[in-house]
Amino acid sequence: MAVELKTLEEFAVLTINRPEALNALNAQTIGEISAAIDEAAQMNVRALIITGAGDKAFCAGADIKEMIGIDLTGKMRKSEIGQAAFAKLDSLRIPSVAVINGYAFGGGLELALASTFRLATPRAAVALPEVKLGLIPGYGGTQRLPRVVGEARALEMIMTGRTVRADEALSMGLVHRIIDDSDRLASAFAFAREFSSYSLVALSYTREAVMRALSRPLQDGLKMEAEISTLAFQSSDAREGIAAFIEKRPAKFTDQ
Ligand code: DAK
Repeated sequence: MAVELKTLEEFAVLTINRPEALNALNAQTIGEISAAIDEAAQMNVRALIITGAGDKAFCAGADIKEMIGIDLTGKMRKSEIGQAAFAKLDSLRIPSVAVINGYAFGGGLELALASTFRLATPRAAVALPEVKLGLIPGYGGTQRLPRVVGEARALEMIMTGRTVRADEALSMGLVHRIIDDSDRLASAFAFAREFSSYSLVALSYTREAVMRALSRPLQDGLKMEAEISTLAFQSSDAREGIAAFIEKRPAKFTDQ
């Protein structure tokens, strides 16, 4: 198996496990990531943590050795399969956290960009270097990177293909935190616990509203926010959260 999925504490942990190829994404790996996301959706966990096996790479991108000899239809199909697999993270009810433990190049960075949050170890190095191969990103990079860091920075990263180190990635908002290398999963769990006790209803409506913000004018977005926040208000967890505040006790959310 190129991908491992297990439950650790209250989290699902997906590990891309091809360290001999720096966890590059061949067709089998993409298929297994897609299946693992489906499986995580059925687990009773508070977040999905995604990382790479070994100390060198989160994921070095699409498997370059597998690119030889694919025809145009095959390339289009490959792109659609990769995009669809990563897009599953958008509709996953639990938030996802990419733990970038080394190289996240090409499709590897695109997987991290599709995650709700990105944490980087000090040795992390990220890039969309497809231009160096005469390519452009095909797993969502041209669409998600500008949404995260803005058009100017995205164009510069994609057109130069340059490598961005952890501290710069943090300063441009490409990663949310730099975490300790010595026990990266413990650091990721500590980060996830900053939100994981809250209602998944509120968390998933928040993600939906924020994601939709970027694709519509402000006035439409405000209307959409009014609708979604009204839906959240009608949830049992909203009733519980408000009652708990008034009764001066911790809320017990049930994700309903
Ligand atoms: N694919 C296949 N194998 C890879 C690989 C990759 N992306 N990256 C590394 N490897 C393999 C190496 O070939 C080497 O294998 P052996 O030679 O030992 O058999 C092993 O991993 C260790 O790599 P290195 O010896 O190169 O390790 P170094 O520390 O010296 O260098 C590196 C690490 C990350 C700087 C270097 O490996 C590197 O530059 N790797 C390539 C990174 C890259 O360019 N990634 C972007 C791939 S392009 C599309 C769909 C998707 C995409 C585009 C279009 N459509 C369907 C249209 C997306 C494209 C990409 O992601």
